[in-house]
Amino acid sequence: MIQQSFIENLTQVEVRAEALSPDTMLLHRFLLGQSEKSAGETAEKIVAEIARLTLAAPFRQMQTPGGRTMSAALSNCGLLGWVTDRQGYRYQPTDPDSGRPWPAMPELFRALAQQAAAAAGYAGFNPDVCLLNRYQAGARMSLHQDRDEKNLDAPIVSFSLGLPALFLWGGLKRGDGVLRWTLEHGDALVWGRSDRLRYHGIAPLPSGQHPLTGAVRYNLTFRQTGLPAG
Ligand code: MD6
Ligand code: FE
Repeated sequence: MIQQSFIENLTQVEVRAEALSPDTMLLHRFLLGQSEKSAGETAEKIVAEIARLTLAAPFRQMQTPGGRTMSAALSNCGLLGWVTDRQGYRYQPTDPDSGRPWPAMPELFRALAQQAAAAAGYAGFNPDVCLLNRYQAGARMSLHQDRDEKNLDAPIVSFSLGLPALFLWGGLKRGDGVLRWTLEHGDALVWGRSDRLRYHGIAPLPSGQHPLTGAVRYNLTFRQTGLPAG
């Protein structure tokens, strides 16, 4: 459950917290609303970090176990990274393209992810993985569960930057009905507990231009996997 005091703080800086279900919180503009004066600065820093991180570990389109090419391009930072190829989905400590460890998770990322988790009622979140997704026009993410982590008690924290996207939010079974809402620049989404294994996805990204990111949407998802880091 979200902490009342945090909701009051959020109201003051005009960040709107929306409980989408008991264990899922959408923090509208969380990454923009730290204060009127600095609005946008945090988002600019995050986008600059994405550019720096992906010099070391470039975005790439990975293969699914079924042999399809994912339309979103992926990279990672942190002790582990999520990868997929013909062998399956897994976490590994090295970038399969370079053989090198994934870049370290920036302190800014860790701090913001921890703050968002705490705001949504998940104290003590300590992510070991940040999966970076880049969507260009037409890119999508089909309905999936995030279940490659060992520790399903920890929530997932997701940040959206750049172009808006339609988020698809299903139930615990693939065939359950799907709700749709828009994830906008600066939004943080936190979910866990009874919602942790909900199916979810992203509808094909409409084309557009964003002043900070250009023609793309970035999504960062932070996980605390409970897996050994190599
Ligand atoms: C995306 N997000 O927003 C894809 N998973 O581009 C996810 O797959 C996701 O936003 C788990 C929790 C939050 C998410
Ligand atoms: Fe996911």
